[in-house]
Amino acid sequence: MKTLFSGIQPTGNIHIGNYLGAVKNWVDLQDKYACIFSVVDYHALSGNMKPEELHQNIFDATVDLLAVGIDPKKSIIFQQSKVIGHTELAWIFNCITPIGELGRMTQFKEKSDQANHQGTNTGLLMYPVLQAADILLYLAEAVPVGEDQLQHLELTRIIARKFNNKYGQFFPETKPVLSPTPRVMSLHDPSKKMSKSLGDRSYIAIRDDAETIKKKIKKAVADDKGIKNLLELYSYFGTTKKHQQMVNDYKAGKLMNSELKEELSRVVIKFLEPVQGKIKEYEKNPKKVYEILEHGARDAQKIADKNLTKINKIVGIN
Ligand code: AQP
Repeated sequence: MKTLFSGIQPTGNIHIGNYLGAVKNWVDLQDKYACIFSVVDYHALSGNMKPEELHQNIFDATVDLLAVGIDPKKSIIFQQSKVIGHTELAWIFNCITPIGELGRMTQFKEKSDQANHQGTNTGLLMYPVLQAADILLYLAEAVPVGEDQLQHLELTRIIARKFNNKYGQFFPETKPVLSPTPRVMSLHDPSKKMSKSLGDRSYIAIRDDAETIKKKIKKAVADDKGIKNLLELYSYFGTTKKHQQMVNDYKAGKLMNSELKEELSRVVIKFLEPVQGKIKEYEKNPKKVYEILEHGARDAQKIADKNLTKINKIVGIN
């Protein structure tokens, strides 16, 4: 079985953009690959979270992943900072990555613009190098991500090629795996991707209650792009027949925005009901959640140790 790796930052509740763009694929691919999923807390340190908030978010992100269907019996799920090797390999990669490659990353440009008034930290610049290390530490070949991560994955391939050219073939070619909805757009600004940093009107978190979901969808921008986004969301959560009917009505200029929004709220709430039930169950049993993470870290560490020993030898620091 080929190895698959992907990660999510513990920066708050997982939203339906994360789910449809990446996490749903994680769940679906668990039987086809040897899957390794990480709550990437080192990455989240490049943001501005308070320590107690980060600590809670690590727990919450793990619970969210388990609740949507990541199965610890099939897949490894672990907290990034609990496995030695990610930052070590990132340093080795730093030493072969041209600064110019990092400076041109769209996400770095956007995030450093947002952080402008407080100054940009080096972690934001090095973020994609650590990401390359996360993936290549496990020699992963498949990486299910949303469209916004394609540029970072291209850099992972560049770094692997540079390493292989300098030291001899070792790392595999990494391929992104995209979902049918690789870029879910923001509800209140459909020209941008759904994102936590755009504020909570932008996204539906998988923990949002029914009233919040109704309110957010009701207020969603209903211009051309906005309606297309809502229809796309409906195509996943609703029935094919109803979706087709609404698409036809839309093309004929007959679709009532209120109908689409009410229907979408209904199916999203229905989809999230059992997920939220599972979240409550896991929250009642935090010991179990931490045990799953510890077990996952032990399994990930075994693979990391084996590969890092080889890598250290290849670069001459054994
Ligand atoms: N809108 C989206 N559509 C499709 N996929 C998306 N992803 C994120 N937003 C969308 C994918 O979710 C995975 C985990 O992403 P992350 O942990 O890097 O979180 P993020 O992209 O930083 O999410 P946000 O909400 O945009 O957080 P902030 O605002 O804090 O930066 C990735 O595979 C990503 O592609």
